[in-house]
Amino acid sequence: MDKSTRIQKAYEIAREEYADIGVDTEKVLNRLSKAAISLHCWQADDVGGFEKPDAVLSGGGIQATGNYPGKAKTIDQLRQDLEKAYSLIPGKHRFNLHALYGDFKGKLVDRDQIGTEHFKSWADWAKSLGIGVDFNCSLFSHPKADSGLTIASKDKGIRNFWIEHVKRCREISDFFGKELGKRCVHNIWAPDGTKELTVDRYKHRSILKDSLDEILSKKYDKKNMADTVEAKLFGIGAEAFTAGSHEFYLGYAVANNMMLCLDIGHFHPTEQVSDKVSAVFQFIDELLFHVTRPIRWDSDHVVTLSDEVRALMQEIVWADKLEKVCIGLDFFDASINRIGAYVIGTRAALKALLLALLDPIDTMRKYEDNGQGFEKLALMEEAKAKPFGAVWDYYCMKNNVPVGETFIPVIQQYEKEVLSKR
Ligand code: RNT
Ligand code: ZN
Repeated sequence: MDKSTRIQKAYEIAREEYADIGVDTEKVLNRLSKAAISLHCWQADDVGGFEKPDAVLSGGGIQATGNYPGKAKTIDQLRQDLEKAYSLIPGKHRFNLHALYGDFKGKLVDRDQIGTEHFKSWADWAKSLGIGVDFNCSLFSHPKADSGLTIASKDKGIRNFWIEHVKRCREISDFFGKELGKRCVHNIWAPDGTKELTVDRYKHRSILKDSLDEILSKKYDKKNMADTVEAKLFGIGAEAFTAGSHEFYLGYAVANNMMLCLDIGHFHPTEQVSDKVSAVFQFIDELLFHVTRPIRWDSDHVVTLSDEVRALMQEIVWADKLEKVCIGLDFFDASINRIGAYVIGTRAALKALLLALLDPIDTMRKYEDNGQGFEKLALMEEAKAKPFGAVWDYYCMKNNVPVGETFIPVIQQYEKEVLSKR
C-alpha cells in the first residue's frame, strides 16, 4: 500500500473511532485550519535584529544560548527561513515581528526614530504570502536600556525616549493592520527590573503605569491593531524586582479593558498558566499566549507536546475561547537547526490544539454535571489512547506538508544547500 493510501485509510478508521465517542473529526479539522499561530521572527537569528551588522541580543534579562551555524544575518535570509518553515507546517499562520528587525537599509535608525517606512517591505512580504503580522516594541539590546529600566525608569530622559519608541511601534502596528487587512497585535513587554533589593518598588510601578497611560493615550481603530501587555516574574539581572509583574499587568489590563499576554515561562515553575485561562477570561475579553518551554527558568526552549501546552490548549477549548485567543510562539534556541526549531515548535502547538479539539468534551461535561465522576475520568483516560496520530497525519497530507518525521530530510537538505553557506 502506498503511503498516502495508508494515511487515508488510517484516518477513516480514526474518524469512526472518534465518532464512537461523539467527536466529528471533520469539524475538528475545519476548526484547526482556522487557528493561525504567530511565528516569531526572533527564533531565526537568536533575537539579534537588523539594526547593525552582526547585532546580538543584550540585556533584557533574556538569553539565547548556543551557536549552531546558519543563523539569519539579513532580512532576505530571515524571510527565506520563514518561508521554508511555513512550507513544513500545516495551515496558514502569522508572523510576529520585533521593532529591531526593521528594514533600515544599512542606516542607523534609533528606536525613537523608527517609522512605518522601515516596515513597508515587511508588509509587502507578508502580503505576498497572504499572512497577518503581529508586532512588538523592543525595549532591550540598547544602551538606553542598560540600566535595566526603560519605561519604569526614574530618569525622565530615558523614560521619554522609550515612550516615544513604543508610541511609534503602535503606529507601525496600525499600519500593518491597515496594509494587510488583518488586525495586528502589538505586545508591550518591558524588561524593567533590578538585580538588588529595591526600596522604591511602589514608585517604579507608578511610573510604569503613568508611562503606559501616556503610550496608550492615542486610540487606534481596533480593527487594525490591539495592544497587549506581558507580565513577567523575573529576568537575568532583574531577580530582586520586576516592575511589570502579573498582578501589575492583570490589574492594568482589567482597568483599561485591554488584552493581556500570558507567557508560559513567566511564572513560578510550579504554577500552571493553563489554570489562569478560565480565571482571567472572567475579566478580560482576549488573551495572547506566548507559548514556550521553560526548563528551570524562563529558558525559552523549543515548544514540544508537553503536559503544560496540552493543558493550555484544553483550557482554551474547554472554556470555548479559541476565537478569543491569539497564540504566539516565544522560544529561541540557538543550539539546533533554527528552521527545525520553528517546525517542531509550531507543529507541537498545533498538535496540542488538535488533541484538545478531539476531546469528547460534551460527554465529559455531561458526566461532570451528573456527578458521574468515574465515567468522566474513564472517558478522559481512554480519549488519550484514540488514534490522534492518524488524524494529524491526514491533516498534514491534506495541507500538502510533510507527514510525520518526513520533514527531517527536507530541513537537512535546506541546511546543506542554504544554511551551511552563510
Ligand atoms: C521575555 C518575553 C518577551 C521576549 C520577546 C523577544 O521574557 O517573553 O516576549 O521573549 O519579546
Ligand atoms: Zn514572551
